Amino acid sequence: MELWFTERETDNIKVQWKVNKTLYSKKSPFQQVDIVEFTEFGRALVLDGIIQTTIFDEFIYHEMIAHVPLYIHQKPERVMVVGGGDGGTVREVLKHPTIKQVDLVEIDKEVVESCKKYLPELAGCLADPRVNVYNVDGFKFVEEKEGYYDVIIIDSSDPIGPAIGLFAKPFYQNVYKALKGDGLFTAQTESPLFNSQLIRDVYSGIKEIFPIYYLYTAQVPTYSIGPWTFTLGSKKYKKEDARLYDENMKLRYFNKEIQRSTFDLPQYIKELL
Ligand code: SPD
Repeated sequence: MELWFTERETDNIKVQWKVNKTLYSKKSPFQQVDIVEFTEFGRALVLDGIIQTTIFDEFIYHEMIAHVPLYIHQKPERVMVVGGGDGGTVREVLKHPTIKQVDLVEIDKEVVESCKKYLPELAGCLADPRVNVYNVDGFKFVEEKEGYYDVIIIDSSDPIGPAIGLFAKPFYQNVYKALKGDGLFTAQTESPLFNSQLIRDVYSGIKEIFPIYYLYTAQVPTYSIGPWTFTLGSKKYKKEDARLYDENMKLRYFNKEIQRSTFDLPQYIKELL
């Protein structure tokens, strides 16, 4: 018998994925955590019925959320990743030779443990001695830091459930405080087609806090229909300050051409902002 997983995109759109098997399924104190193997996109982390990452195209999202801010910073040493318990973002951060410390703040221990076991291509990096894993609330963790991080990356799930506070202005104010004087941050900020109001709100909040701010996109087939957005806020460095991509890093999506055109936006997204 064929097994199909259905993801609800909007009230009127559902997308179906053929499943080979379910590898892990557990209700944590925060959410339902599943690891499934899709027929086309391979193993995937699913939280509360929403696909977070798949082996097939995770590199696009994780490279873009990590390398865009890290190349803009002139010497990133201390990085915090909020959410991202699958480890994909941390894996990309560790590719930068200047990195000394990565604090991964993932509220749900179940996410980290299940990914270590079933998605080792992503979570294997969490054994690196430069990485500290904190299973605590990202909002509170950030609130307690001051002038400490070079780069903060907010790799959250959608703005429902445990991640909701990570899309609000008070959180970005704390992110500003937690960064050093030349620090910058990037957050995943959802689909410009289906979450336009959220993007507008997030962008205007960030604009009131950070002197430099940009939105950029990437096409991540796993997420929704159409492009996905990321919003970057910076205290000092501008996009023009970015160090040139080092080809020895041998990334799969990010390259010199993508770096050059990262912040080019289609007209409908410019108008959204
Ligand atoms: N609609 C799902 C969006 C999820 C974005 N973050 C995923 C975390 C992957 N590291």
